[in-house]
Amino acid sequence: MEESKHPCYNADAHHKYARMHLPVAPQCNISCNYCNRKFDCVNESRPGVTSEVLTPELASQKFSWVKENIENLSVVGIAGPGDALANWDVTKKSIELIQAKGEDIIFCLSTNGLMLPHYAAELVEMGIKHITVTVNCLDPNIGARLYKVVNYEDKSYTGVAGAELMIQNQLKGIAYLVEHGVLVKINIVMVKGINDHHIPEVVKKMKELGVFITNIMPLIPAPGSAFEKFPQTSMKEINEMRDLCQLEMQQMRHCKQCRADAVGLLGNDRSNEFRMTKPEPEKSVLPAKQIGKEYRIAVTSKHGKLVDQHFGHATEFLIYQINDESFTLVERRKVEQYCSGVSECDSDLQEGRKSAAIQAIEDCDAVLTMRIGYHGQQRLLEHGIVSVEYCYTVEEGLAYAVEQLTMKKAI
Ligand code: CLF
Ligand code: SF4
Repeated sequence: MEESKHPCYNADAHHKYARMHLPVAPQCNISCNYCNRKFDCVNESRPGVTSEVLTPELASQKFSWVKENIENLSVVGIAGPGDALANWDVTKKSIELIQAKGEDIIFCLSTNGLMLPHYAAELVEMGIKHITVTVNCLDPNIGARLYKVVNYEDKSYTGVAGAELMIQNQLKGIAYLVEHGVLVKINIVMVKGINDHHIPEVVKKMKELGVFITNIMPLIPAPGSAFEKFPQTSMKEINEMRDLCQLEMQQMRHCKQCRADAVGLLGNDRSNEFRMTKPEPEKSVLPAKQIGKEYRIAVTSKHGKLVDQHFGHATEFLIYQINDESFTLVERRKVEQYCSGVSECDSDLQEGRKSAAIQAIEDCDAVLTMRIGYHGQQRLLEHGIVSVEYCYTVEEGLAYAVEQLTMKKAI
């Protein structure tokens, strides 16, 4: 059974088997109210630094590079940074180039589902057996509050008409895929006050359609999106909803909302080690002397070279002093890791450690980290600390953070 080696479809496999995403799909054909297109597709990822975008040829080269170095790589997925099917030509070509290598690998793809009626048959013919569709609602009145614009066959639809079209195409596409033996996973973004009460109905319908598993995910409001001021759905609320829906069908509980260029085990992103392109120099390598400001920045890093650690996983902060001339590592501050998994999420223990971590860097202007949750960002902001998410070297991340701080001061 292929799904036994798929880390997302099988919770038991996610500590053992790795996946890689090919970030070949930058465009999207809809506009979700929780999305800011500067970031990866929020239907699969959490808002953060946008992934690199690759051509099919580069994606194929990257696959070989990763395959050689990660022996338990079992899945190649296409999950943005926009929508896989809104970029069908490059998505298809990328898969074909890798299929031609004849490796033992599972292909996987994630989509908003709008174009499924057009491409489902081809996907089946290509032998794709794992497809994720994000279905947030069945009711167009709810959809009208989630989708700003739906672009379909050279026309733009808004409001109920756009949502109706989305839902109709999603349901048609899912039914076709299931009938043709594809294991369909459904992502549902839970937005409090909009679709939360409706999720059990969505899950029930998905069960009727024969989907394999549903994955209820928290809304993490992307800065700059229409929902930017919406509260992030807490993991407690998500888990309660999953418990309720588990009575209906199997629920995914180990999703990491990973990047469109994620590489490695779900819990250990190694995308930093496998970059085909460097971040734009003008964005990331800004000599400090041009900035003319002094800052203190706390960095989370596993070995001090890369910004490759989540804020909640940090056991120490590297404290950098930035002045007109240079970045200087002035101190290392030990803290207790406050996030070690969902079981401790929202617990008093976690809260105490989180407060201690924030206190430890209270004198800093910013924290430079690979990932940080919405609540963590808000808590830091209360102390005047800006969160900067980044995914490359510490040095370039510091330059990027300084640029962000300078921009904020200028606003
Ligand atoms: Fe990627 Fe998605 Fe395939 Fe997995 S991710 S396209 S099904 S190979 Fe997995 Fe990442 Fe959660 Fe997605 S943990 S965001 S569910
Ligand atoms: Fe953004 Fe929605 Fe498109 Fe994903 S599907 S990229 S969340 S607009």
